Amino acid sequence: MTESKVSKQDLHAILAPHDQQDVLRFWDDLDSAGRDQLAAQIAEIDFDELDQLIAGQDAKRDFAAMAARAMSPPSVKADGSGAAWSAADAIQRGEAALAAGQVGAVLVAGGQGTRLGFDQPKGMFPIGPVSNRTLFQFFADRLIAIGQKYDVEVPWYVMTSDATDAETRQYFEDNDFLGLKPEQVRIFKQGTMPAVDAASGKLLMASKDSLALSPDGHGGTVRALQRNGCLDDADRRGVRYLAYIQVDNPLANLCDPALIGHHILASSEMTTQVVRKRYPMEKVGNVALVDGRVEIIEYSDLPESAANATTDDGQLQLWAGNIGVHVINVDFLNRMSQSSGALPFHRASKKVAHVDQAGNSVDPDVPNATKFERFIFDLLPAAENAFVVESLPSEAFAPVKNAEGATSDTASLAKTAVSDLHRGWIESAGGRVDPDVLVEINPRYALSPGELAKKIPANFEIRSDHYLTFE
Ligand code: UD2
Repeated sequence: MTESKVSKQDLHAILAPHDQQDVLRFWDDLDSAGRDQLAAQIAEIDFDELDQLIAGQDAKRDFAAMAARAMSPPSVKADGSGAAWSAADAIQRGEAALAAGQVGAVLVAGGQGTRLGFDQPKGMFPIGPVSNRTLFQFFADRLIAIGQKYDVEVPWYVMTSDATDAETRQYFEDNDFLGLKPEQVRIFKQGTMPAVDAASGKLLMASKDSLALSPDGHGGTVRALQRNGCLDDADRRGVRYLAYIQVDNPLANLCDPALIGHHILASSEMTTQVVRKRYPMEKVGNVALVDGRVEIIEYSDLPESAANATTDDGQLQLWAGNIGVHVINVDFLNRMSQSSGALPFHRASKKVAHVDQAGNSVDPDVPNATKFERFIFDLLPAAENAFVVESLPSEAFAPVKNAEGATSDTASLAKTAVSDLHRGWIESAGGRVDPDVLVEINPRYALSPGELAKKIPANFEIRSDHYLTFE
């Protein structure tokens, strides 16, 4: 057996001041690989920060009080009202930034898709209603189309986690980087946070040689982008704005010129795209202005009374639903990545399988653990001139969250939404689509209804499921 690089005594000296030395209880039984793994995991933990979290000494926010003070955020509405510039101005400004190579793309794909019941990375889920293209391919096709239209190479930063990293890399390699240049794509892994026993605050162990770790939330993007050289890469390329999306929304308009243009014209450091909530308790974050700063109050933190509050004209007071689509300045991310407390932690009470004192596996059926996560949208209050752009759900939001059979956010609903949107494009260009037929347009064929109108022939008719693609 080769010797482990770190001794038990060294680790004890790190752990004991925080009363976490219990995680060494199986040390003497471990082989050197097991010891190295555990030592590496311990080295990654900021124990002072963890102590504060366990003791509840981190700054807590009173979401109910925040919700009571919340007002409508500074925003441009879907009808174009609310800004000193027009939608056409925004598109022109965004297109200029794209053509100047000032825009990069970020995709967060570290989540495990537990609710969807898909055991591969969510990006590999086939979502094309006719083509069966995967979510990853959807976004790659958009980036290729945008690259061709503006004659640029948009760099793509794809964030994975321990759970999704290896399969995601393999998938990109096996599929020729989905048509992108390999040097255009940077796959990087987010950090982890340990789960602690909810009652004692002690670190839980997933096995004798591993802590129970989970991804540190999409707020981990900030640190992970910096640590993995993506912010430096963006700087080197002259990229000033990062267009950020979540992997689970096939309607996400990655690198949308209008959104980028609004962001630039508002001199904003972070802009977020929203949709009007369909009902008060919809499972989306609530974007609001609280004490002069734009904040997102997560659905799980929002009291029902605040969710139901209406304005004089009968509209929801908190109308702006977060869809996880943002534009963020690279400079701002560089600044935020230097300040460790820039993003607060959120706590979640979860069931976490672990080994007990004696080394027996425990699979709890009630929540036994606290997990800590950071959210990217908590950057908004720190951003200068944070801005909000409303879009229509039919054009921008079809999340794939739940397994078939659920009433909302399933893959079949998302496929229908994609097909409905593209049917609308064809019809507005003068074409005809039979009812009950599925249609899909690859962005490399047409990125917008205007581009489509220039391509399809007069009297264009679709009688059976149809995929308009670039070949
Ligand atoms: C998210 C938003 C919610 C709403 C909804 C819309 C949060 C906390 N909530 O809810 O406000 O906008 O989306 O779709 O964002 N991810 C990582 N690493 C992590 C955790 C998540 O990469 O550690 C990615 C994940 O792969 C996915 C996205 O972040 O692309 C959203 O994560 P989620 O599915 O956990 O968020 P959800 O649906 O609760």
